[in-house]
This record gives sequence, structure tokens and C-alpha cells, in this order.
Amino acid sequence: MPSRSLWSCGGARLVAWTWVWSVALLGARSIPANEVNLLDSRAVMVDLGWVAYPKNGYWEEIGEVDENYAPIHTYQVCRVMEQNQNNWLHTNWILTEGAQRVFIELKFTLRDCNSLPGGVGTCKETFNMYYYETDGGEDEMEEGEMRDGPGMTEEEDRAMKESRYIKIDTIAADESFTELDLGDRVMKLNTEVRDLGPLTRKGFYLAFQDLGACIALVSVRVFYKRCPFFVKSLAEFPDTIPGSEASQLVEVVGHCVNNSLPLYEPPRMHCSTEGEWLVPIGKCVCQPGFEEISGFCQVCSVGFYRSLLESLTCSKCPPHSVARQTGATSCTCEDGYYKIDSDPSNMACTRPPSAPRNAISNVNETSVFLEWSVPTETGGRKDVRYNILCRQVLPEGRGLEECGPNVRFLPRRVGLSNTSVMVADLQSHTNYSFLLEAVNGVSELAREHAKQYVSLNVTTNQAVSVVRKGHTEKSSIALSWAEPDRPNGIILEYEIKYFEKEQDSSYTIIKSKETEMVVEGLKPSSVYIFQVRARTSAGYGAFSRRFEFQTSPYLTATSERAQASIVAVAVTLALVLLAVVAGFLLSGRRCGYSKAKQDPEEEKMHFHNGHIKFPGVRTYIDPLTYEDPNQAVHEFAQEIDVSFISIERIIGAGEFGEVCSGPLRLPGKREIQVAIKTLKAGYTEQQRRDFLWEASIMGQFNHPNIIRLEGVVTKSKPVMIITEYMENGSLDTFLKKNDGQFTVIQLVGMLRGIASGMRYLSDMGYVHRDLAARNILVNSNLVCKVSDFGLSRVLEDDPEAVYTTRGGKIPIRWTAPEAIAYRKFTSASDVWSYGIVMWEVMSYGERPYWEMSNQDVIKAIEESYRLPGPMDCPEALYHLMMDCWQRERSNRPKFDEIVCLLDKLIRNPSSLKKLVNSSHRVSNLLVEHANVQGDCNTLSQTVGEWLDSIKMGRYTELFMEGGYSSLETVAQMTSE
Ligand code: ACK
Repeated sequence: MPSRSLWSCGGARLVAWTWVWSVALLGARSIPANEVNLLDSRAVMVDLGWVAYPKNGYWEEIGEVDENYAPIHTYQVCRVMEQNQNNWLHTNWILTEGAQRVFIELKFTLRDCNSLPGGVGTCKETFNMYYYETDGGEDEMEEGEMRDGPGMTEEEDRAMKESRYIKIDTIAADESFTELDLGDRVMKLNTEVRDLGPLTRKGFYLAFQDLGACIALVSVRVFYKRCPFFVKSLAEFPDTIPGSEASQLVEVVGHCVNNSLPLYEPPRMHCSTEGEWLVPIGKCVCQPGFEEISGFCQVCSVGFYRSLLESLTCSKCPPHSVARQTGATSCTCEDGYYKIDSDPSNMACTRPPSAPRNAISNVNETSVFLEWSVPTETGGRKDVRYNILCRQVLPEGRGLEECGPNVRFLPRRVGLSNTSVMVADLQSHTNYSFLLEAVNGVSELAREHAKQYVSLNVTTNQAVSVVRKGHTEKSSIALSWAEPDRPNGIILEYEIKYFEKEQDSSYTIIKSKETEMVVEGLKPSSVYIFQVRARTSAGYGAFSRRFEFQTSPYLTATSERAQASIVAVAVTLALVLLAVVAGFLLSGRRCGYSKAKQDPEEEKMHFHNGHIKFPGVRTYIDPLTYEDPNQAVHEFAQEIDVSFISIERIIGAGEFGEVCSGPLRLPGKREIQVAIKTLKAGYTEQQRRDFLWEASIMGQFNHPNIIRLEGVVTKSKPVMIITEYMENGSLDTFLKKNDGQFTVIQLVGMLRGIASGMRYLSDMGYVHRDLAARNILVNSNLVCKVSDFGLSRVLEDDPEAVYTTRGGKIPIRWTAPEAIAYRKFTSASDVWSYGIVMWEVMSYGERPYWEMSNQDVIKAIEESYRLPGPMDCPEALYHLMMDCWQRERSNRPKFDEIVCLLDKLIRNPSSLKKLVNSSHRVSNLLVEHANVQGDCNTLSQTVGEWLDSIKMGRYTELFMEGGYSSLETVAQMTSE
């Protein structure tokens, strides 16, 4: 094959490469559909004509043909033996065609300097790539201008032109070749791609600067990416050039084609800088009267219809309806059948129901209970309701009169859904006639048809009209009443019902055969309510209306004394309780993690279930307690209209779809930046539920160290969860990126924030189960917020979580031993994880237990080994970590104690000066846990000690008698 493969360089014969092999190695070029070439040196059939400097050119264009006799152009330079090389090669002007970001793909071979005989000193193994943007015209750097500036030396002119160039990168070879490779005919072709942007001019030049390497530029391809014309769900999206920023998304509104319409909102897609269409929102569907078949909208046949955009296909007309033409958007009812507007389009046409059946009555006093059976014919509908017409039968055959407004119908007179009604407050001893009518949704439309009734005749009982008060004493009242005027039978007895006024939840009934009696055993000076009713063989009549009578106001000496002693006891108790509460408040919140006196400035706390609670903290509600998960979502999360959100860029990948960011503009509120978690298309109902689960949990929290939920988008697709935007992303990555950049106080501040968020969660009764730096987000002010409530119950979404032998996934390195062993997840196991987060923070994102296997980690913990103190970690913090890793979970500090201790350390920075003993920092070796307690003790006082400490020791006995024998029980005292 060709002879140019050998060349001579600086006197030494250097075999640079056999370019034909390189070309053969390139293989056939197939360009992806989303790439558009602006320059491809391999596609140029004539000389490339690039400009080299120095003039006589160390960069040399070599034109040859490959094995298929296709011409190829390469540029080569090999000045490895000379000092101070500065050889430039400039391409021709490359038009951007409107692209703001372009990609440069270089294929080249490079000689290994070590393999050169004696050239090592001057030989280089890299070269530089530059660009220079210009619109062309007068600003354009014409070919040859590089060397021909008027009135300048060639050197000056060149320096001036080169200074316009901006460096893209230094290019090094992944693989360089030696003479041996040539001997073995092994070609080491390198491919490097760089991107360039944002570009603002019409075009640019590329330049390659050689500083003394042996290079062959085999191919240079410059291209941009675009999102190609695309049809999705009947929506067309045009060819789109992406934005200029690396992760920018360009929103494109699609156009509905072929008898289709947008469903809910115009279809949108997002064009990424990689030339991919992402995050589809909305879609087109066939218009009513059409259905989609093989990507086209086709008209519905006769007898079929399609009315709703949401339905997919044309449906057969429902029973008792017809569609006589093609393309029907609805069907019409047959004669005698009807439909109302609210009937779904797929519902049959229906008729009014027949009459109710088997009506019966049951009289009780002046009430009547009416009951009946459902009609035989419901008319094909489920919305059958019943109406009652009540009429009084007038005496002496004077006919019927509609019942007055005083008669009550329970639950109501019309629109009854059950087959019974109670009619109350009728006149006593009177005849009534009731008509029961069955109606349904289409009864109104079918008015021409006679109503269908059943009728019932009823006679009511009679009530006592007036009750009078007789002689009254401090504990008794004499009552009398008149017999009803027209009893429907012989009166067998009277019932007297009474109760103390406003205490009608309990009452007393006594009986009398007479029309008078003395009611005894009443409280002095108290108002009582009395009612009387009569009983005949037909049953009880109605109770009389209520009568109020009061007993005499006379107190005996003994009763006064008793009352005084009750007051005294109550006052004493109140005082004691006041003292207790005051004691708690005055003594300040006990840090619980140090015996030092409390700081009077700390917030006031309530005691609840043995731990301190912020006032007003609610309890977390497990969304599982909702039968319908959608209800839980909407109970805790606000629905946001998708039009208020703009997706601007992708910030990561979540378990269910992309995580994006962009502004949220709620009406009447200022615009804020939000993170948008999307649920990818094609999800199952279960996935949708799991995805929205996080929102149902997050929406219950409101704390500055818990990621805030802005709302959800569930009414359009894709389903989204919108949260506040955290500029610095997740804590582990953030720390790794900023290794060693923060002061200890800044790090402790971050830890304090996380502990405060966790204190809030534990007070709410929520156990996180996956607390780790990767699940903490950081904002621009370094505020850390706990996040990832996704499936924290099952941890499916955490790549760190692995399946345990007991089933369920657990992130071993972060999890307390009892949670790994028998899934005992509590706030105390969250405290263990918090200790690991402390370690992650203090070691700037190092992986806990490094590359040890999960099994080794479990074993080491079991054998009482723990992580060593991170480099430069204050001893006080390491003590706290070690306490979080106490085997016995009750010995671990509580989150409120942790917050308290961290606050103390922040207030007293000198306490952070002492760093961990170097013996704790033997590289990556674990250390044995020695139950380090330092100066931190948990609440271990007795009630007596505690009362002594608040100068109330004399009440110890009282507390013991009251059953308050431990501080836990004291803490559970309520204000009552
Ligand atoms: O480490 P990161 O940048 O922070 O990458 C992940 C990615 O999305 C997948 O979860 C980032 N992320 C999640 N939620 C938010 C948020 N609210 N604000 C900013 N970035 C977020 C996370």
C-alpha cells in the first residue's frame, strides 16, 4: 500500500503511522438522526485547504485514497525533536446554521514519546484545540489573513490573530502508539468529543495548536444535535434546535393533526441539548365522532358513537338508543325512553319507575313511621327516589287538606332514597292520608305519563297538654297535669320524664297512675325540665312540651362545709399543678444530654409521651389509613394547574421519572423556583399511587428543615410532585464537591438543621427509615432539609437498600442493628442513621465503612466495632456519633437532646476545638465501642431528685401517692 506511511523527522526516521489502517479502522460512518454535520473532513472529496502556520507548514495535509479508493484527507505534524514548537492549523469558516451548541469529534493517532529514540525531552503527547467566533464579512478572518496583516511582522500578525482564539481544551490521547505497534500493525486510534457553546455568531473557526507532538488528525467532525421532527399521539413536533446551556430544555408546543384535538391542554414536549424529546405533557386525541386506528382518526360507523375526548374508541349505542348516521357524537333515545344531561353517554335511555309497593304504617304517639317496598319497575335507573304527600282528613266528610308546615318529615319529605320515613308532630287523635310516589331522573321529562302512587290512611294518638308546678322544696317539686281531651282509649298510666337543665344526656323516668305526683331527690336551687305522656292500650301518646321548674335555694351547714372542702382540695391541686408546670418552665428545657443547668433562653416545651414536644406539633397520619389513596393526596397536597409551571431543565433522575426544575407562578403569589418530580408515561395504577405517596406524607409536614411540598399535578399528565427547589442538591454530592471547604461551625450548623428536622418528624410520630446524606437536600444558604419520603416504608427507591434475609430492603450501612435484624424501625433507629449522617458530613461525603461488604459491616457492628472519628472531627461530635450507635436503643440520645447539645456546641465554639484522639483515626480501621458517654447523660433522675432540683422536694410524697413515680409519668400529666 501507499508509501507516505514512513516519514523522516529531524534526521531520525520515525514511523508515525500507517494512515490507511487508521482509515480502515474508522469504519463506515452512520450519523444518528438527531445529529447534523457542519463539517466532516472525511466527506470532503477535494483538498481541505486548511491554513497552517508556520507558512511553509509543519502541519501537512496528506490526501490519499483508502482501500475502496475513496479520497481521504488527514493532517499530520511531527516536530518532536525541535525545541519551542508552536504550529497552528486553522479550519475554514464553519457556519453554525443557528445551532447554539456544537460538538467536535476528533479522531487522531498520537506517538508515545517514550518510544522515541532520544526525543523524550522535547516531545509532547497533547495538543490544544481553539475556536474563534465571527459573523463573517469584515470581521471574518480570511484565509491567508493569518499571515498577511499589513505593516506587521509575520510574528506580530500571527500573535494578534491567535489572541482572538479561545481555548476549548487540551487534547490528550487515551492511547498512544509505539514503533512496536506499527510492527504489529496495531493502530491506536483515539476519539475525543468536546462541546462548544453558547455560540452567538453565524460561524466560527477551529484551530489545532501543536507544541511538539507527533499527531495525525485522521478525521474532524463538527456537528450539532437537534430534536428531529417527531409525531407522538397525533401531535406533530417540528425539527427543533436545542438551547445553548448544557442541561437546558426547550419547550415545544405540538400541533394536533388528522381530525384530532388537544386533550385538556396543548401537547408539549421538551427538547434536550442531547437532541432527545423528553417529558411529554398533554396529548392529542381524535375529535368526537372519530376514533384512532393505526395512528389515524377514522369516522364512527352507523349505530356507533364517540362523544368524549377521553374515550378511546367508538362505542355501540347503548340500549333504547340509535345513531342513524356515521360520525355520531351521541345517540338518540327511542320513543318513551329518556336521557338527562348528567347521564353518561354510555348509559341506556330510561323510563320513570312504577309505584312503590306494600306500604305500611306504624303509629307512635303523634308520629307515623311509613315503610314500603321498591317498585317492580325502576325504569332502568338507579336514582329512584320517593316523595310523600301528607293530607289531613277533615272531620264530617269535609274532604282532605294538605298538612301544614309544622309537620316534620325525617329525614325529609321529598327525594327520599330509603324506603321509609318518619312523619312527626302530627295533630293528636287525627286521621291522615299519605300518598307515596316513586320518581327517578327522567320522571320530569315524562310528565305526560300518570304519576304512580300508593295511599295510606292513619290515625294518631294524643298528648298531655299542660304540666303545672305545685309545692316546691330544696329537693322536691310537686307536679300536676290534666288528662288529654280525647284519649284514644282508657289511660292506663302516665310517664314523667325529667332531667337537670342542659344535662339532657341523662334523664330519669318515673310513672304515676294519677294526674299528679311529687318528684323527689332533686338538687337545691337547680332548674329541671319535665315532660309527661299518657299510655292507653294503643300505646304511648306524645310527651307534652318541655316545662322548666326550679327547686328552692336552701343550703344546710353540712353541705356548705362539703362544698368548701371540695373547693379547697381543688385549689390545692390547682396550685400544686401550677407549681409543677411553673417548675418545668422556670427550670427551662432540660437538655437531657448534659447535667449542666438549662439555658433560660430556650423555648418553652410541653412534655408528651416521655419526650419534649414543641407546642402545636401534630401527629403524622399514615396515608394507608385512607381507603382511597387519592383522598389522602388531596387531603394533604394542593392540586396545582400545570399551566402555572414551566419545566426548564432536568436536574436528575428519580425512581419514577425525571426530576426537573423551573419556576412556579401561582396566581397572586410571587414566582418561586421549584423542583418537579415527574411520573413517566406508561405507569401502572400502583406506581401512580406509590409515586403520590410521597406527597401525602410530605404535605403533612411544615418545618424549615423538611423539604416543603408546594403541591401536586394529578389532573393532567405527566403526574408531578412540586417541591421547593434546593440549589445545592443532595448533601452527599455537595460535600464531596466541596471537600474541606467549610468551617466546623458551618458543618455543625448543617447537622443541627438535620437534627431539628428529625426532631420534628419524631414528634409527629414519623419514622424515616432511610436517613442518609443522599436524602438530605441543601439550599443556597446551606440550610439542610430532610427529604425522600417516597417509599421510606419499603425503601424500594434507594440504590443503597439491599434485600435482607427477612425480606424487605434495607440500606445496611445507615441502619441500626435491631432494624436490620428484626425490622424494629423507631425514632431510635433513625438516631443511629443520624449518627452515620454526622459521620458522612464530618468526612465530607466519604462512604461509611468504605468498600467493606454489607455482611462485613453487619458482623463488625455485631462485634461492637464502630466507624472511627473522621479526620479533624471535634471530639464532642464524635462522642455524639458514638452515642447514636449505642447497641441498646434506649441508651441512644433523643433528637431533642441532639439538637440541644449541638446548640450548646454552636454557642460555645471552644468546645469544638479538641479533635478526636489520633488513636481513633487509624486510617480506615473501625474502633471498638466503649459506651462513650462524655459529659452527656440522658434523663435518668428520679422524681424526687427532680422535685428537689426545682425546690419542690416537699411534694415528692404527694407525687408518689398520685402514681407519678417516674419522670415519664410526670411528663404525661395534662394541664387538666
Ligand atoms: O444530587 P442532586 O443534584 O439532588 O440529584 C438528585 C436528583 O434530583 C434526583 O433526586 C435532585 N433533587 C431532588 N429534589 C430536589 C429539590 N427539591 N431541589 C433540588 N434538587 C433536587 C437531587
